[in-house]
Amino acid sequence: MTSIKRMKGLSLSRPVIYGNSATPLNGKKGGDADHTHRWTISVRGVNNEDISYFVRKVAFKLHDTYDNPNRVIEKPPFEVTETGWGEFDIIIKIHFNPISGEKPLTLYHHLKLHPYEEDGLGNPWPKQKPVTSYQYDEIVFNEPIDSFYTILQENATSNVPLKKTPHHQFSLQAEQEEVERLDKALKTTSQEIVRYREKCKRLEAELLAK
Ligand code: SLL
Repeated sequence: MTSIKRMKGLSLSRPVIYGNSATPLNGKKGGDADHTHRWTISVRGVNNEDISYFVRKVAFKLHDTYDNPNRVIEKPPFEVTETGWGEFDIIIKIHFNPISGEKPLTLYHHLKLHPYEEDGLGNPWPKQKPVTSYQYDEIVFNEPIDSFYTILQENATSNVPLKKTPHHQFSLQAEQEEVERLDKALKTTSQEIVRYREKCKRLEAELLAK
């Protein structure tokens, strides 16, 4: 029996982007008459790079209203394109290279067809602009098996770019901006809490004085 050697104390990670884009069919023939959108759900590398050295296959579990809702994609691009009329949760099961001995990883994605607003100011979404909903995640392999570790080492991954570009939703700049937005929100919330506490005190004092 061959013994499995794990790389003690080491962990490696690989970034992935998963989610969907959707465009309205606008009455164009797409599938059934009641279908309103064409959409694509995918799991991919940060720069669309090939992730098949560590991903063996991806199973997408669609809503039961679809024929054959279990779609197993055995080679890249790991994606499914469909048409439909409604939003629902998709279960994404990533199966890793069998050499890795890793258990499959399950992710959940809410298929988004309908936009909110263009810019947070209430302006409507441009009609033909695709709606997108993507998540960035890093898959961590803790103490990987040595042969899998070698494969990961041999296939260096690119990371998110420094700056935002129209093609890269995820970047260090976007992350930094989000951190700043969260800091600002925290500050505003703390100030509001102080304000409401004072108001409560004032009202209590007023009540007692009556
Ligand atoms: C809803 N809870 O009611 C959701 C379910 C299901 C969407 C959405 C099926 C397409 C077909 C389709 O679009 N299902 O008929 O093949 O909004």
